[in-house]
Amino acid sequence: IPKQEAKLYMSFMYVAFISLFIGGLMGLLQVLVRSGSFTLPFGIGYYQILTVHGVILALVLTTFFIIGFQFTLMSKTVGMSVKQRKVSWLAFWIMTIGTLVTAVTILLGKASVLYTFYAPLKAHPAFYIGLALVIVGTWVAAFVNWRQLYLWKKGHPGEKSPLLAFMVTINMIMWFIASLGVAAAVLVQFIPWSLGYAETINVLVSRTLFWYFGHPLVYFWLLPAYMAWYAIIPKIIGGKLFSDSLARLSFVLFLFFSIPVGFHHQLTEPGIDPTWKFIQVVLTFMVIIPSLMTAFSLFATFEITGRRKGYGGLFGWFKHLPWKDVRFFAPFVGMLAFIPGGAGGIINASHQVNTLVHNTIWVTGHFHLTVATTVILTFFGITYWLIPHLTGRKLTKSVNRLGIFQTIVWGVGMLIMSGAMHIQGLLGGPRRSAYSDYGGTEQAVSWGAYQMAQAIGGTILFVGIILMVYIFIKLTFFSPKGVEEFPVAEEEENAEPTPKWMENWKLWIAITIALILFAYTIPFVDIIQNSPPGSVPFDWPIGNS
Ligand code: HAS
Repeated sequence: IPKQEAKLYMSFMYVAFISLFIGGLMGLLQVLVRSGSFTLPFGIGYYQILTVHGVILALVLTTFFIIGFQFTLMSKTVGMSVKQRKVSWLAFWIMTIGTLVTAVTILLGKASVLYTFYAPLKAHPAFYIGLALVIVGTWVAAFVNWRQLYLWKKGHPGEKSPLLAFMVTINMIMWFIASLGVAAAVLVQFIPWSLGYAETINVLVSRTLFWYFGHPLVYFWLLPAYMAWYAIIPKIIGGKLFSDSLARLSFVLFLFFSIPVGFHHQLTEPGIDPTWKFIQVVLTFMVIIPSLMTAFSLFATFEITGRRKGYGGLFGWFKHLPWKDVRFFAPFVGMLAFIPGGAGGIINASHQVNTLVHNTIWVTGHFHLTVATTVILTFFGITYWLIPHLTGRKLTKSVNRLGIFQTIVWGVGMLIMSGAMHIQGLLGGPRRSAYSDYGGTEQAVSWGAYQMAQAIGGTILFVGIILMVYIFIKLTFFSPKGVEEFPVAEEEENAEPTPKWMENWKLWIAITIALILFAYTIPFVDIIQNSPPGSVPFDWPIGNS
């Protein structure tokens, strides 16, 4: 990757790793507060740090890492022109200015509204304006990505697009269509309301628009990890991609089914017809299929690679995976976490069972397994080769060893923290609450040990964050100069050729829009006609705890 481009991609990575540090610190403070043995100093509010934690990790870290990583994939596979690079810098600066505006607003205590910013909680207008800028920046990045592929295709008529470029394009189409929902909520509802132009806000409309965006958001995080699992990990383990067409099909299915499922976050919400909730639950079960296809494909890749290397027996191929290579080990632990993480998602989505877990800390446990383990460990796995590749350095043996240790620290910390969250959730422990003994009720007493376990797990995780930030700094500035490979896998020779219709973009987008219209039109009209006209703002008493 050319040096001038590397500078651009590294800029995204700097923001991502600074976010990791700040967000992680807030996470540590939270588990300590919730354990009941620590009080925040200087009048800092619990919801203030919870907002920083959620926004900076779930929205900023992920988005900057993903956009930066995807740019590198596009550059590697289809190239980037000077003009595109300039426009990409524009995307970076719009996103960064937006992030700063939002971050300062939260830090000043003017936006303790959590990362979902549910109305009628009201933040200072700057919070929403900053978020809108971040989204606009990502759109600019999306246009650059699409243009990159378009120009490549023009120069290579009749050829199938490189797999990674195809995957990035799908992810950005999904992201663009999904983020229109949250952009509408922010521009039409939140900004005028927070500026005082509108007196009330329609809460149900805003939550529906948010979750129209909020669920595909989680696949926007997941798909870059899948890009690495499908097309990079096979190369790292000395194998090949099991099937190009299977990988593409799973991404197309994600495009179809990621968006028309937002109601599974609103199953307990009044004002939405249960029939439409049920329909979206069925669609949610459809979106599980591409993940099952991915699991199948990974097992196949691992087994075929091992057997080809001559490792016989039932599990010889498994024993001889490159366990000592952190570029494989970190994402592998992420894959492992996705087995209970995905199972938890299926439980959440199971309509009636959702009543048991909704708004409990079980849900927090679920997303710490999925985004904070599966996705983030894969991102860490990418970091070990991508950063030295971009900075012209080497991943040394000692950093590799430290990386394996970091992965184990993360895995253990998360097992304790997320495990305790799941159990406490089943015992009725609420999410998003500071410490309370609820008047000494028996039920609240039963949560004590699990809160303590979360504090221990969270502290271990913070050690993991310090280690990772150290590794990032080392790989960026101090590792010995050298060349680090950008691993991209080839396809198995005997795989079926990828059919031409796989790149029928117009058809894929048309089906996606049709599914969205099907799942949302009637319930949305119903909500607008029948839900109360609006709610007056609810301003947090700032310094809340
Ligand atoms: Fe979720 C809530 C349903 C996946 C993130 N989810 C959340 C929230 C977040 C989140 C952040 O239906 C909280 C939002 C909030 O603040 O309120 N989720 C699902 C379902 C899936 C799912 C059905 N979630 C994710 C992913 C996330 C994520 C991925 C982030 C990246 N989720 C829900 C629901 C709620 C929810 C409800 C609302 C709950 C409520 O009431 O509020 C599915 O996509 C999961 C499918 C996954 C699988 C696993 C496949 C396994 C693989 C690994 C293979 C392993 C290998 C290694 C090869 C079926 C691919 C093997 C080696 C060996 C040795 C064994």
